Amino acid sequence: MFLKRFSNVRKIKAVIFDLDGVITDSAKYHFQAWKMLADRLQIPFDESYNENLKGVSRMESLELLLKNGGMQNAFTAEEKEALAAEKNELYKELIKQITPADILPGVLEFIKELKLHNIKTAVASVSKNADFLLTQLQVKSYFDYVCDPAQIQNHKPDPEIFLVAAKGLGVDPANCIGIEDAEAGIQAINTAGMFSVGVGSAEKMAQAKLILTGTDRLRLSTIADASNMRY
Ligand code: B16
Ligand code: MG
Repeated sequence: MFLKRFSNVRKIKAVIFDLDGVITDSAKYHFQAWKMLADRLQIPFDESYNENLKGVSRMESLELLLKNGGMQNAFTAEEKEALAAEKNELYKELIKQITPADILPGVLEFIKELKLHNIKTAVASVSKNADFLLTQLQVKSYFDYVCDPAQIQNHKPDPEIFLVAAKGLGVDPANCIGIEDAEAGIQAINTAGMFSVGVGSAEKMAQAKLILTGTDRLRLSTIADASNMRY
């Protein structure tokens, strides 16, 4: 009887990580770069408004920024491309300083725990700078699959990138755990039919199935308990 019940419990077979704000705190550099652009355009922009941009694509982020200053219609499509490129150059300059010491606390220990249990790992970041960041952090070899953001048609909160990661790993979404720091990302994980873990404050992570205050709290046993899954 016990064995039968146990066999019905889903197994955790893969963990899919967001990058910005989960593996490293590059989210703060995105904010700094957008802030520099906003200041130049004299658009109000603070950390609280920046929460809306987290996990959102570059061009959608620009639209949100312009909207905050009532400037959505002040630029042509070409000018908007140039503004987004300006922010990206500022961002690229900032992330040059990132080193392996910038991996968030507990992340490597957690990945090692996953490897011990033969659980696969992937990165689901929509950032076109993800490859550069993973190289700077020297963590590429820890992941079985890294999504190519150029191949993603629909950005978070659409589930596409998490579904692509699951497919790339050859794991059913129902056996996957997704970890995110942004509301759009949590929505994407939930819609993908995966168990969502939010890293950050409860207020920002309202839709996450499990909320952890920081990456230092990532433990397989905690996630298994909260998700009613086994490993
Ligand atoms: P880029 P993630 C996202 O990365 C960031 O959260 C978001 O702030 C950024 O606008 C987006 O990538 C695009 O990044 O301009 O570098 O292509 O959270 O999915 O790892
Ligand atoms: Mg993120």
